[in-house]
Amino acid sequence: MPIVSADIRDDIAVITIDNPPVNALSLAVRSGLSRELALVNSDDRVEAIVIVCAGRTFCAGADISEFGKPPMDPSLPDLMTEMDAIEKPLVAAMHGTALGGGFEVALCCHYRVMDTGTKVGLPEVNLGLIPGAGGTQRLPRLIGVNAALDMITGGKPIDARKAVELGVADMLSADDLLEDAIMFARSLPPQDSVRRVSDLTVHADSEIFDIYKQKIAKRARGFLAPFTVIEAVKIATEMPFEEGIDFEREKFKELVASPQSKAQRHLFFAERAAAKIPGIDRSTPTRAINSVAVIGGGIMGCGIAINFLNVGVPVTLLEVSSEAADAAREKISKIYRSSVSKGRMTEEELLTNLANLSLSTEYEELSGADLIIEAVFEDMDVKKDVFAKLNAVAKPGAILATNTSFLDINDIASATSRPEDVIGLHFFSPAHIMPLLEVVRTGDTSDDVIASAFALAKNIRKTPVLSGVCYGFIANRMSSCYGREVGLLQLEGAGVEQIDQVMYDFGMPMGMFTMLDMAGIDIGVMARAKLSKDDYDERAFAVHGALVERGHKGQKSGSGFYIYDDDKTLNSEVETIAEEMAEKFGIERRTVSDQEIEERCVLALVNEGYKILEEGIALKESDIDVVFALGFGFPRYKGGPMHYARHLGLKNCLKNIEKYANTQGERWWTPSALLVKLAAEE
Ligand code: 3H9
Repeated sequence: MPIVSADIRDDIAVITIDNPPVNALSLAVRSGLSRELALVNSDDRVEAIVIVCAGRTFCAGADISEFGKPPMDPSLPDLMTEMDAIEKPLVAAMHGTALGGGFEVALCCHYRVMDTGTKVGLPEVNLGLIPGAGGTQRLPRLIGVNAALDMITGGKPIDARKAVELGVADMLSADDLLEDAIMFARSLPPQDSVRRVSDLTVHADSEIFDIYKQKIAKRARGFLAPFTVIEAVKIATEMPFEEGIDFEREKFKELVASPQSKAQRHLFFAERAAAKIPGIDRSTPTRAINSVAVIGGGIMGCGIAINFLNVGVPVTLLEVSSEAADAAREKISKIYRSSVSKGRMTEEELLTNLANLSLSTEYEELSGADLIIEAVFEDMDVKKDVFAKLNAVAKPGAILATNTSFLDINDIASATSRPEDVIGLHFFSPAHIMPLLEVVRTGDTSDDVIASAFALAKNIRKTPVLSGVCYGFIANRMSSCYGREVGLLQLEGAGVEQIDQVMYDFGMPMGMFTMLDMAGIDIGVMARAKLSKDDYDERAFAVHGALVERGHKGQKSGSGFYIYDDDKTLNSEVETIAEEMAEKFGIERRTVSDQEIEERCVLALVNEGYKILEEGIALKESDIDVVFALGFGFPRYKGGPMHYARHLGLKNCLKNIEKYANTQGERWWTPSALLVKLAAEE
């Protein structure tokens, strides 16, 4: 079957696109569509044309893998121009996810018939782009400026019901999509059968666009594409269609070549590549997970439980006492009630989800669970005790997971007689929201347990990344290095607000001190108390310890590095403590430049990232990028620390790491051997 084929059914031509897996508009699709459209357009038998896709979806967009390569004709915009010249009614028969260029093809049709499960959208901003095949000019003409701005700057698809409400869909099909679309085409009144969106006009006051820029200023901070979308939509209200298309085209080309789009496209493929693990594929069996138990009803345990309740998997949550169990249920109810009040879930969904939650204080009651996730206090003895008990009660074949953030899972698994069933499932806080799941395999974890962990991640809509065992795995091991540099920079003379501001401006969601205050400074202090001084730099965390001693534990105590009254202000004690600690450790204080702060924070991540890679803890560079982008909010438009290192140039990174090895000492700044090798090859 050719990728694009036409079939004449009496008076209707049906053009079918069949380009698995997602009918991306590759060169073969574009040229096939162009050819078949020209043929049926000149065929006298044909009164109307229906475009439909085979497989799981209408076109999901331009072929992203073609971006950055030399353009090949016909381009998608050229194809749209050809479509706009067609004199016969064009009907798109849509199902699945019609996204980006796919949705733009549909917008170039005169009518759209959608299967009830269809989703449509222009997600180009997620790739650092604006729609490049007329989307910024046609969509506002069809649905108005505000709705179009919401859809294009937000990048989130809408469902078929909303598409009807907005006037994007002309008919919904609950049955046979193609038959319904053909019937619809036949029913068109002759005088209104050709209805080009490009012939419509749209008006808006120019201040709407300034207001919209302010509206998205916070969520789109640092990104170029959403603001370019606003410019392009504004042009749609001011200029003839063709000039708007020229503007869109120019901006699209600029963005495709920009470092931002390259970084965001890198993450798109990196997130999908993370699920590809050598030796594990579709043929690897997975274990069914129809019931889950969570041990520990703290914030983490409750967040983990919510993930499963949300997808209809019953959860038993184990606590030490009935009071603690009641408190856990209350925490979960509170999170759900807040979702209901924000309109994110219905009262009915809340009740259904809570009905799937059981609380228990008896290990025996976990014996039926397919997956048991331990989320208790971060202490090896406590965790081993939990796993020994689980070993006694869990049914054969149950997956035994730990949510530890740092500890040696081989050691935890040694408390059981079935280490092959033990795995790390490291959630990020808040666990019901953060999209990353670090899946940690020990030396013994069996392949089917890893495959099951990846399958369950997909079920609860998380992106999984595989890590080996080391202190802190990929995420926290790297983050500790970033934290270390922040602490040392502070002793050397950089201010708390200065450091936070530099990294916020770099694109992080918040500075490290703000993050520590949010998480609780005491947590790190307690964790380091169990470590040998050889394992971390005690100078870097001395201020943290002193603050906790004085009761400044972060937001929960009303003060940490900052004071939390009505406003957030600097805690004046911090600077005094930093001076004392600098003196204690013989560190000379100086003015530290913003550039040095950014460089040391980022290069500490990069160097550790390459060490993690050379040790085989991470499988691929891009996995590390996914971890940092999804787990810590590393700016997506910089693509993650490893992609950013490539952008800076590995030779350049190495040179600066060596510079800091000279000024800061080799303990933390010895360059990774892999980085040295790759820099030489660059
Ligand atoms: C655009 O259209 C620009 C235009 O405005 C103008 C142009 C001039 N291209 O996600 P999945 C691959 S920009 C190439 O695992 P799901 C994907 O890599 C584009 N490949 O499945 C994966 O490959 P592999 C705007 C693509 O069911 C496989 O398909 N469109 C593309 O979870 C399966 O993908 C978008 O941004 C593509 N466009 O989700 C939509 N899309 O198996 C991007 C997918 O080798 N795509 N692949 O790893 C998506 O959001 C999801 O893939 C989709 C399916 C929701 C469609």
